Amino acid sequence: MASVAESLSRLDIGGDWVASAPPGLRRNLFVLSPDQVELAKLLVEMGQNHVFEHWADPGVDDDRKNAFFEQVARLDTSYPGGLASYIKTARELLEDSKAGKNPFDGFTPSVPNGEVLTFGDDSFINFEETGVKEARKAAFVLVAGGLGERLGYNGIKVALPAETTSGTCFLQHYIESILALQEASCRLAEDGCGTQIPFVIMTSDDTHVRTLQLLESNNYFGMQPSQVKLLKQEKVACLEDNDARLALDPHDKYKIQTKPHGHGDVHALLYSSGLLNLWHDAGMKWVLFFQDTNGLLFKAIPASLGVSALRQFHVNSLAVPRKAKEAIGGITKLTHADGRTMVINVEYNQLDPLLRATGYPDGDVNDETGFSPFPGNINQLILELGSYIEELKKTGGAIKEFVNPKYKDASKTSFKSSTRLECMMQDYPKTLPPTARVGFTVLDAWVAYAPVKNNPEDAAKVPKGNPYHSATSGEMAIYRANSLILRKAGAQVDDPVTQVFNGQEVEVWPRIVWNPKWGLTFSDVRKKVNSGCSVSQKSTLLLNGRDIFIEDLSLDGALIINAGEDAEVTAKGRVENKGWILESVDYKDGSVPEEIRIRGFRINKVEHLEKTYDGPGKFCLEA
Ligand code: UGB
Repeated sequence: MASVAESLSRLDIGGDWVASAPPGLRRNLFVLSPDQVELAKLLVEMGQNHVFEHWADPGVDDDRKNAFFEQVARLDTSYPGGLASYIKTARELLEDSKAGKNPFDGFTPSVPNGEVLTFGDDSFINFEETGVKEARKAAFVLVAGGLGERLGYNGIKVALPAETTSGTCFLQHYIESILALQEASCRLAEDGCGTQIPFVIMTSDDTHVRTLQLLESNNYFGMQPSQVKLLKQEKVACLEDNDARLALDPHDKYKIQTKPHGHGDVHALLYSSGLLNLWHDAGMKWVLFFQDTNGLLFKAIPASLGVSALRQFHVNSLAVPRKAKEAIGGITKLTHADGRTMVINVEYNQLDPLLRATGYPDGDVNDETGFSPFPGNINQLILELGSYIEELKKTGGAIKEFVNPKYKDASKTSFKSSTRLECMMQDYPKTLPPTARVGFTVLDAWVAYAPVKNNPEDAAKVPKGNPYHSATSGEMAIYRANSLILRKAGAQVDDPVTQVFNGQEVEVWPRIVWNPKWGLTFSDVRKKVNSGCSVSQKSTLLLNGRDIFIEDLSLDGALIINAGEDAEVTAKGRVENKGWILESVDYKDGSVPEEIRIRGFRINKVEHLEKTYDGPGKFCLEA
């Protein structure tokens, strides 16, 4: 009873808002805490009476009512500007959407300024060297809050093996890549620095616990636990109509339905965590953002970071050549009639109509290079920390949102299912001043981009010639990239054969895999391989260790070399055995573990040679 008296005395419960509150709420008002009354007032003032309409009398369902307010409080505090601001923005965006307003109205597209790299040439090597030097001033941020509905995998995506030759999962690969960069960068530093590169992972309720478990049960894959920070994003409220009325959970009328807000949350979370200032004070200069399942990305990171440093980009978007009309956003410079400009990702379905409407009658077409002049966004961003902090001080990390309601019919008055506001991390440059240096770095897709996003069934339906972006193609892309890099370094690597797995036709190259500290940059690889090496198509070569040199080695089978920290190993001669064979499995075969059957093959380890050198010392493997 004390709380009733307290509520009565402290609260403005006789205010106008109470008169317009629904009876269900009014009956319960006197048993609510002061904070709950404030939240109720907020909801009534924002036109959300319907959420209380079915409320039972005091004494019935009180626990559920308390849980409701706890949820409303969370939704209010986790959104920049609070729930009122969310509802207000939603109304504006829903109105624009209903009116069919084009977000790019008044803007003219043109090709922005960027750096196009060719893997392995002198300029690439120069950028890589600079990037490795800069890496000790960088922090890495992985956005891993997405459930990966398109992939349909039951676990978290970062726990999936990037390839099944070594079985290394994405998270381990990312951590080992960051540690390899850290080690290489510190080695170059004059002060023999002991920098630990910070690594942030954005999780969500869907992924948080499992990500933490994966890290803890694997000793953080060799990283110091203090180096890793998990930031959990919250979901946002769903909206049931054009008035932005909050949607109630169909299974629980005391709960607001929620859905993910998108990877754009990462900016507000980083800002509110206070980490950015800590990094700045520690002399850091760069923040690199990346997605959860791209096994090639770190082959592109050193050179791209070098581009950021040498071209002094505040924002550097990594991109790949893009065929006109390919289903991937284009990096575009937009100039408004009023003089405003921005360099931004324009989704592929918007780019073609935008070009046609602004003096390019053919729309999005390939130029003389055979590609669209607008490079394809792969959503890996490098931001310069100082200017990033300045910008976030203004915005609090809020990113321009969008809404994508699925309307029931052309009247656009009702939705097929509830919608919500969403935001994307690549939309960060939208609020930047014209003085900001926003550019991009283009690398060939074979070395930079092979995400695992599509389930086998959908991948098999991808039009011929377009990337599958499946677990099958993601793994094959790693073998292809490593084979091509060894070729560029002088080794003879056999051509691939074409095979079909899970209905997808892929090139099967020799299964060449190394851990990141073996071949962090192209220069590293070149130092460790000579032109007398050859690898046959059926071969598997797995290199675990930094100082392994492959000299005049002829491989026709499977060879695994493990070298400890202080061991230097030179491998030469001819290795021949039955090797490891890829065997088809069907993705529908429930007797095969999910992470294997989604790729459509498993490896039968028939025969191999494995040598382990713990060191210290120099060793020779002469077959
Ligand atoms: N993610 C989160 O962390 N939180 C979320 O709420 C949602 C996602 P998807 P998407 O690479 O081709 C992006 O679902 O959003 C993480 C770009 O927007 O794999 O459809 C999630 O865990 C698009 O422009 O991709 O499309 C994952 O790591 C294009 O570049 C990441 O965000 C496209 O990727 C991406 O989530 C692409």
